[in-house]
Amino acid sequence: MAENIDKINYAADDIELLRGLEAVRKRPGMYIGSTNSSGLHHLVWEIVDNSIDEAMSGFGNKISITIHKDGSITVSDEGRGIPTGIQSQTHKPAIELVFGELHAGGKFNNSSYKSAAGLHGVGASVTNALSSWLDVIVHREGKIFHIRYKDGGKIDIPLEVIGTTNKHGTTVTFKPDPTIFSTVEFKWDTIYNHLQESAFLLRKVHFYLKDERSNLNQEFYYEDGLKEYILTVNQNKRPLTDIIYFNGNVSDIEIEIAMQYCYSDYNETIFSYANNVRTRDGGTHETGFKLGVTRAVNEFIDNNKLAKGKKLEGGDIREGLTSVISLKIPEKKLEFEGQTKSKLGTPEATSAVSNFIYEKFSYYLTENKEIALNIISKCIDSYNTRLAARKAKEEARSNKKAKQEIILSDKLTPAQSKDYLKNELFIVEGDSAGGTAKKGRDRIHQAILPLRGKPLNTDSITVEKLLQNEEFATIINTIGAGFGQSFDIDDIKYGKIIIMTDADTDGAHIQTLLLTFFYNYMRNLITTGHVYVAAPPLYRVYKEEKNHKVNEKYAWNDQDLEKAKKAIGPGYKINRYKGLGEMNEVQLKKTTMDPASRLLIQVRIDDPLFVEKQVGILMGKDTSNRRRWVEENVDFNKVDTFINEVK
Ligand code: TSJ
Repeated sequence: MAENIDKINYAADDIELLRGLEAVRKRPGMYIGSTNSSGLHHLVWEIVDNSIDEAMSGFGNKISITIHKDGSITVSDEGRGIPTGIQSQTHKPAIELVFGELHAGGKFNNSSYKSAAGLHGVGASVTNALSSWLDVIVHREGKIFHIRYKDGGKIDIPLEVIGTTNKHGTTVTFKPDPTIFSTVEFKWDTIYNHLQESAFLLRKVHFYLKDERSNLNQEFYYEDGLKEYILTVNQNKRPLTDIIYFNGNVSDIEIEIAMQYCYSDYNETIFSYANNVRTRDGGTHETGFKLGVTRAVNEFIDNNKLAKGKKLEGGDIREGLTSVISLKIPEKKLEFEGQTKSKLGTPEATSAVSNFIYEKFSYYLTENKEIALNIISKCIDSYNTRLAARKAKEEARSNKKAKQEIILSDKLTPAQSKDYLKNELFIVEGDSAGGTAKKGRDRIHQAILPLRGKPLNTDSITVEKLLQNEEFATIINTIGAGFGQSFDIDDIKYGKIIIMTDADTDGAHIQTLLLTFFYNYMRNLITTGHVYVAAPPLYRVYKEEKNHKVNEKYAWNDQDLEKAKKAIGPGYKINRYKGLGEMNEVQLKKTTMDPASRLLIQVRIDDPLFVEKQVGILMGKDTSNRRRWVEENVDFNKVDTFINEVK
């Protein structure tokens, strides 16, 4: 009898669990952010984070990911294996809760530093809910367990023992549901970067990535973790110092920092983490780091009388500095802030990191006099440049005539309005498309700047060389807000800078060259959302009616194309556009320039690590990498990591 009652409750519980997963399927965006490529890869992170947690707790030092030809993916580890025993409250195997209940992941995880999976992760159940099928094999306590789900989390094959073993570990394979996602194609680069980032943070764990579609293989294993992180990020820069590395504890907070100065870099780049979770929006640990570094350098300057009467600011001191900060904070002290919970709030982290880095870096500067002098010299250069730029700007402001004398290139077709933020600057590939754009533009608010040929690769060149380049000198002048450290977003003359190229390999290359320039010299322009890529349509579907009226529809991808064919009806014809040049001014205006009907892609920096390396791939000598990147990303349907979101 008791058994029967249990069975009835069990069934009721099952329905309850399925309701939870149904909620995920109804609103996937709430759980994984989006249903585009970024959301798709989120499914993988939810799973692999569990293996990372297990390795962090000291169980298993090998984690592998395999992308299969059928669109499924496997994550495997050599940890203790997900517990399979019956849970007393629910009378169900723990493993069923992991895959059936939202947020069940951390429940029986006792590791002292809660990390990715336990913190932000919504858990493996979300991946299950959004998969056509999901298969789990656990090696544990001498047995091999198996369970399989289908159709977004329904049990297909209940938990069973399928053999014996002397190994331990967990293997999960799943196939994302194509009715949920706009793309179900896993990207090698995206998974590669994520896994490499994990490997940097979790040194001495082997990570393997295999792609059975292309037979690519990669192992990540770092003895030195953060040092190798910096080495990778700065691989295309000219280093001014060695990679400086410190680690230690301040009470129960574990701190690890790696940093390096590079020449001809106007930016400071900080990657910060708390318990291996990326804190994109910084927080108390970054604040502490900045305070400590500034104090150490200013004190060194004072003690050695290196800059009489000069008061260096933090920005001067951190120009060209790349840093990685990784903290391990006990769970009870861990606080996150902000809408996306990507800012560390733990108050104690500020003083802990500030005191730590102040002490260590001061000692380093004293012990390495020669390097210290090089650093100080760069800081003073930054300070001087900043002051000179400010002075020049003040003069220009106080002297209206001087302001009018800024010579605009004769290549530029300006906009008439002085309502700058409403204005748009189109940087157009080729004089011919430039001419068409000029005719098709809205002359009040749209300006056209044609580019001839490929722009200069601005990664790792000197400022002198940059300014000698007519194309970039023109762009800097036209935008009107300076560049480098003196770039001032408040002075921009356009609310939108729109890169308009053909939708082909050359066009993609030109986009990257321009984006590299903006990334290196006007980064704020990107971070504040002013840079866009115009997406011209790939097809025109049309039919000439009896009265010579042309009925037409444009298509940006294959789905659009099918819709357009249906809408136009039998007898349709198709133009496949290979370039901007194939459109006349009316068509170009309608499809690509007119805010009412165009498609624009806003450029965002989702992941600076990704961008730094991407620039290396695209500008580097290894053309096979470049070809692969272009193949994976040049299709506008798929461009959503480097370039994001349609607007
Ligand atoms: F996401 C997931 F749940 F599906 C998943 C979990 C996927 C993969 C590939 C691995 C894992 C996973 C879970 N690997 N290792 C573990 N470990 C545990 O769940 C575990 C084992 C033992 C104990 C214990 O206290 O004895 C605790 C935990 C959390």
